[in-house]
Amino acid sequence: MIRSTSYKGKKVAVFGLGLTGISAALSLASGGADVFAWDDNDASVILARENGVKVENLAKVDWSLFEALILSPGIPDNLPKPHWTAIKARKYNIPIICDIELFAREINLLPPEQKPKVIAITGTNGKSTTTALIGHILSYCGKDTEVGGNIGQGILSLQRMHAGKHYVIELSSYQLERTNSLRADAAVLLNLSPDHLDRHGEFNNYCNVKKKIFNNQLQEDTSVIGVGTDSTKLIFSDLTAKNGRRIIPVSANKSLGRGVSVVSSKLYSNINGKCVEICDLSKAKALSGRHNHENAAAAYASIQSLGLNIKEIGEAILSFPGLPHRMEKLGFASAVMFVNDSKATNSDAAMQALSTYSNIFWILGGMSKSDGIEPLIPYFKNVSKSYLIGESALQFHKTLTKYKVNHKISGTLEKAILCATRDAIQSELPNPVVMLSPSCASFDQFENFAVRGDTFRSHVNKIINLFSQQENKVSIY
Ligand code: UMA
Repeated sequence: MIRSTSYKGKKVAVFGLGLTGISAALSLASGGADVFAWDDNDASVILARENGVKVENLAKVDWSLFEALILSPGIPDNLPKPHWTAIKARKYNIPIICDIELFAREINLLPPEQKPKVIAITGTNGKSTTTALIGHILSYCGKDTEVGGNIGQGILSLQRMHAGKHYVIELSSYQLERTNSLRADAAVLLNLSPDHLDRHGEFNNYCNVKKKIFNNQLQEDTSVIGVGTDSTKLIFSDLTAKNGRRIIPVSANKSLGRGVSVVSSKLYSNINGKCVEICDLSKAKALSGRHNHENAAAAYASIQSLGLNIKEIGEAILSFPGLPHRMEKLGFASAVMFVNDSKATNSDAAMQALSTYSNIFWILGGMSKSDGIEPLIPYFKNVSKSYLIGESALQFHKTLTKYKVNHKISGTLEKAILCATRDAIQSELPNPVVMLSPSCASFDQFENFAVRGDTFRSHVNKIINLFSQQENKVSIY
């Protein structure tokens, strides 16, 4: 665990006892703070207590004594409605921060020779894959590496800091909003499209929060920007104009005169006036599609200054196993391939999977985002039939009817899987793909996208096993 010492001898409130809250409370307590931790949910309070957290009902204590409120990233302090703890904190002028801020302050306290390296990654889509890929490359090349943050690992639960260590951290807009002191040795902004607008209000506010990843960087640090979206292009021009920092553009759309780019699946680095081929991404099993090529380009750009062996970096990229729930290939039943893309919680993310395959039997739906599935219209041509689940079914039924996409309302994921598998097998199309790429949040039917993806995987595995046992002689209805 990383000890958080910045509130030593002081009283702090920690609210929200999920991964972030529990690790922050334990880290602060071990750093000498007097921690008061609470959650609206009884089960979370009990779990935290069982994990050694000192719990105290924050509705019943004197808030004037607190020096800070560490509020879990998903809990709003403003839009759409400030949580009651945020209202209390504002009343007493108490700063609202998150675990990433505590982590950053701890690094800032260390003398230069003891500081670990920090590689921070954000963007609307692809940030978990890029974070995991960077972690994989560094470990493959023998670096002492840990991965954490929004990827599903509370940052303060990582092992203690020391020189030579590399922390690779995924940052959400929720976390960046409550972080001011982070200085990343390498900071990556992949892309920007509207997301979490209920929390940030306008797209512009969301972009400004994401841009904070570059705050506090010094001239020797590396800034990496994907120049595939209009908003990130603007940020690239803005930061380049402001100072002489090392800003590396990355693209999988076009060859860059200076930067890291992917052309005809080959990853090229052209940073110091010398163009070098790093690897052929067509051989990377877990990095198919243009968006993954961009992730690989960003990953390379973020670590290129560490003096690693280029051949080893290339090998590491090609051996990356990928992440669950991100265009995860689960296997085959007869000729049908199953793809788990449960992480696609918005249309931009689903676009990546829909543009990668054809003859898709597409399972989608859940809690719809503001732009629905309209941005996916150009990719409807790759869809053979759609299966609608969750509360967005009627809304998507209207869109799919308007664009003459064959579809049915399945309601549940289990029913959708069975219908899609049967239709895919009977279609006799070449290389049919049954894919869960919901383009929606999961909370109407599942605890989160990971539970939705695990449910998909478990049903699919049963089908695959059945087929392998009975040599394709099973009929599914
Ligand atoms: N809670 C309340 N009152 C409320 C709301 C929540 O008491 O009004 C409590 C809940 O009961 C729960 C706790 O707050 O006990 C928060 O749980 P959580 O699951 O929201 O938070 P964590 O477990 O700390 O997970 C967070 C991130 N979650 C969010 O930002 C919503 C995780 O990102 C992250 O992996 C983890 O910290 C470790 O850093 C997940 C995510 O969905 C994957 N992120 C969003 C995204 O990627 O789009 C931003």
